[in-house]
Amino acid sequence: MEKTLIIAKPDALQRGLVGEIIRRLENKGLKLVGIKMLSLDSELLQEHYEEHLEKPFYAGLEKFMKASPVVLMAWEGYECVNSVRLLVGDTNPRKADAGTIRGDLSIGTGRNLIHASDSKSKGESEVKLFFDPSEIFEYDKAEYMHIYESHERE
Ligand code: IDP
Ligand code: MG
Repeated sequence: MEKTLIIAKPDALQRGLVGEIIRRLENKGLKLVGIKMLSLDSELLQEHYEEHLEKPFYAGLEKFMKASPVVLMAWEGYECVNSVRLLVGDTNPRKADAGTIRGDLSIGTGRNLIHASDSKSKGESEVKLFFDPSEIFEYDKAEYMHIYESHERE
């Protein structure tokens, strides 16, 4: 099933919002398949944010992402990349819909609490970048029959 990478950024950790982020993803019915804490270094950040390296905000973004550890998570679910982007909200929290994580809980674009993969292929590659295969867990979730129709579970 589709996977997506979530990073609870340093501001989420500092503001005590890691649990709130997890709660929202759990409540959706998604399955947590990997979780760990890490201090990100420049090399990993430059690989992860490759598309933004030349942007004016990159230096600030890298500095911020190294300011304290982050919580990395791999989540799984049917078409979960798109679902999670909708739960996360617009990159600019002032434009993010009310009800979304960024819309409800943040204000600054450079302090928007959370990273979420933005395509199915990025979901796969980003999970691989941050997690060893041994850190990703396969297990049955008892409630799945109440969340999915059978064809969506495959
Ligand atoms: P996303 O996180 O919603 O996918 P991206 O455009 O991929 O947004 O940008 C990656 C991250 O870079 C954003 O989450 C945000 O932290 C930061 N960022 C993007 N644009 C700006 C900006 O204009 N000013 C400051 N930080 C920015
Ligand atoms: Mg992005």
